[in-house]
Amino acid sequence: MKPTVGFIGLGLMGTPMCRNLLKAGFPVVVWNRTREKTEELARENAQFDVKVGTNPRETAAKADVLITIVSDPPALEEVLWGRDGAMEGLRRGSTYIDSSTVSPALARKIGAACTERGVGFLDAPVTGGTWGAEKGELVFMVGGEKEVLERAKPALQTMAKHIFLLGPTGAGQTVKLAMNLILALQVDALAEALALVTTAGVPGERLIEVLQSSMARAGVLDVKAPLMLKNEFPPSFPLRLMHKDIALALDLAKQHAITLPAAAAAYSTYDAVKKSSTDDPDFAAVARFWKKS
Ligand code: NA7
Repeated sequence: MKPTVGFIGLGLMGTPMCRNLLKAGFPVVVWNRTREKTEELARENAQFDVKVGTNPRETAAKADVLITIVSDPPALEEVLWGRDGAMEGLRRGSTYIDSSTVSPALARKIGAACTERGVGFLDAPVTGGTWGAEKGELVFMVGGEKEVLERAKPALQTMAKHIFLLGPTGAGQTVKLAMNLILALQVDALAEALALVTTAGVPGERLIEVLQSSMARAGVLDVKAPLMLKNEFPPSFPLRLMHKDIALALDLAKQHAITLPAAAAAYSTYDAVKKSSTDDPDFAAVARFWKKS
């Protein structure tokens, strides 16, 4: 018998992750703030063992392994400690995995609350976007104890390509923030370079061709450059979430008394685009900064 998974957060990432758990045969209890999404998922996957939870507390109480993946720190605090919050429901001996990207400090606060309840906790944010989530090829960056990870692995492996155990609670979030910072800066730099060449009269495609055969070659060229060239930004990793992650990285830097000048500059660019966008674009839409000015 596979353990029952409680799954909270059916956003762009959570929905395909949850589908993969179901496909792998795990019984799943799902809860999402917007209830229609849970009902839709349950309807579409009626051939599997899927139930809709009443609230986060009840969902956690039914779970041997609870997984959450919600937008940001306030959303996670709401799910855990708000009305009928999940923390109250978590059973002694169960495992809780949070895959949202939040601050390492919040991960440690959750870790301490879980220890008090006799629950094993992992901070396990992911990278790979919606594409990786659909294929079950996400990369998990984990903080926590090895034994807890071993217990969680059968469920995680249905969604993962790689699972890295990076240190104690909070280490997963720390590495995730650093990694997203690189992605944010790479995509910002690419948008900046494209603005420069196109304004100077050279087609952007030519720059990309050259970059692909240079030392600057990187995954973002394959995934994000085509969006920038077409000026179309369907959200895979939404700009609003990258904006949140740069802010979290800057906060972390402040706590450790270091400055991140490039991150601070990129934050203002993403912030300007976030404020002027009326849709919910992918973070590659940082390129709009130069279209507007
Ligand atoms: P999405 O697609 O924006 O989904 C966010 C999810 O978080 C979605 O299920 C939301 O529920 C849920 N949410 C947001 N605020 C709340 C509150 N206050 N209470 C409960 N639930 C909430 O994000 P992604 O799936 O792309 O990303 C999720 C995380 O992974 C994020 O940290 C990324 O940085 C990485 P809704 O459906 O809107 O009711």
